[in-house]
Amino acid sequence: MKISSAIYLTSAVSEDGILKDDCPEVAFVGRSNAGKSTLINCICGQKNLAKTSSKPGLTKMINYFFVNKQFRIVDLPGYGYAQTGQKHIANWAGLMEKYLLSSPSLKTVFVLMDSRNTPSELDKMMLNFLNTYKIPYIIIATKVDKLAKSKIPQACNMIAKQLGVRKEVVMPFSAENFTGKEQLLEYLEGIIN
Ligand SMILES: Nc1nc2c(ncn2[C@@H]2O[C@H](COP(=O)(O)OP(=O)(O)OP(=O)(O)O)[C@@H](O)[C@H]2O)c(=O)[nH]1
Ligand SMILES: [Mg+2]
Repeated sequence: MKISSAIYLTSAVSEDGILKDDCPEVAFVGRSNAGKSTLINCICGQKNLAKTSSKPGLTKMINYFFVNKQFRIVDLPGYGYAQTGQKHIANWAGLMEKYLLSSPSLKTVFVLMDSRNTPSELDKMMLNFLNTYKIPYIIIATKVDKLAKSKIPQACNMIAKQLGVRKEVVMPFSAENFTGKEQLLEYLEGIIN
């Protein structure tokens, strides 16, 4: 797939804002700072479509983008940001759960994890949730430009093992040197078409 157009559509801060029409959707979840917004910009070939930050916790809303006039990419707020209070976490979990359970055209969830880190308890809870509700997902090991090339398969295998998934489910990605970009776009094509 080639992404030839991508525009910001709208944001949701509560259940009322969740879009429920029949336009196909893919969503990006993961720990704060994992690289969700950066990946979206990378595959869309735009620098500032989704807002990115070196400070975790930037994306606080559900942000919708309309791509190729055909499907939506959804940038979800990150989890595990240490400085957010209990109230924020409860709001986040509520909104996330509502999004994941009441988006009729959600095709696949991309779960992003920094390839240098061991999956966290929150990552495991996210996978557990997706498994429980039979929501299709794929795992993206991000920022592989930070690893020696020879260590990338090892890092992906470690993530797969920790999460109890087949190693084919973990795809390496870098927004810096575009590792995995073509594969991801191909995968997206398979989901949407
Ligand atoms: N080296 C490298 N840095 C990356 C890559 N992807 C993202 N980053 C950096 O990681 C930081 C966080 O990226 P974001 O895309 O804002 O992360 P996010 O997952 O959207 O974070 P939240 O919105 O807080 O949930 C930024 O400083 C990015 O420049 C990558 O592929 N390689
Ligand atoms: Mg973000």
